[in-house]
Amino acid sequence: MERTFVMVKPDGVLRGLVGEILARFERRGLKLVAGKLMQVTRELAEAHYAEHREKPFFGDLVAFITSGPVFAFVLEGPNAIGVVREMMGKTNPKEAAPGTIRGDFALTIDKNVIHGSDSPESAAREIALWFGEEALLSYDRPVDAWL
Ligand code: 3AN
Repeated sequence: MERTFVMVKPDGVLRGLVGEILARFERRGLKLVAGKLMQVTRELAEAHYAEHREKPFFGDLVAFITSGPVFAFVLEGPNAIGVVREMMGKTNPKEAAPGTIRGDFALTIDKNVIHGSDSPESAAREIALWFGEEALLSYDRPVDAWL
């Protein structure tokens, strides 16, 4: 069982895509264990994207992610990290396959609608940064018997 951190970025929230995106993950069988609509502070944005601090696009990335509300959430399920990354599609929407979230809803890398943790290490770090373990709910769903 894995948990992964996912975020609908400001472009996705302002375009009204939160429900569509959540529905895809729910239909796949992933369980929502935390979620919040929030305005990201500069401090949180810089901590989240710390690995990109030296990149030329870092300033634009922080400006974009703090430009409007995001919907941050945590999904749980078998292979959740890899399944979410596959469903998101390639980072650059130009290369994202149709049927993926970026392949269906995005055109350019600077507004690519969604973020998802890329490894168990980043999932643990990002869940701790955005929520903390104590914010995650533990509950049973009848459907879990079929997944
Ligand atoms: P992912 O979000 O798929 O894990 P990362 O971690 O490589 O991709 O990049 C984080 C974010 O930085 C991307 N979602 C994208 O918005 C932005 N980004 C990555 N590469 C570029 C780039 N070359 N130009 C502009 N923005 C970029």
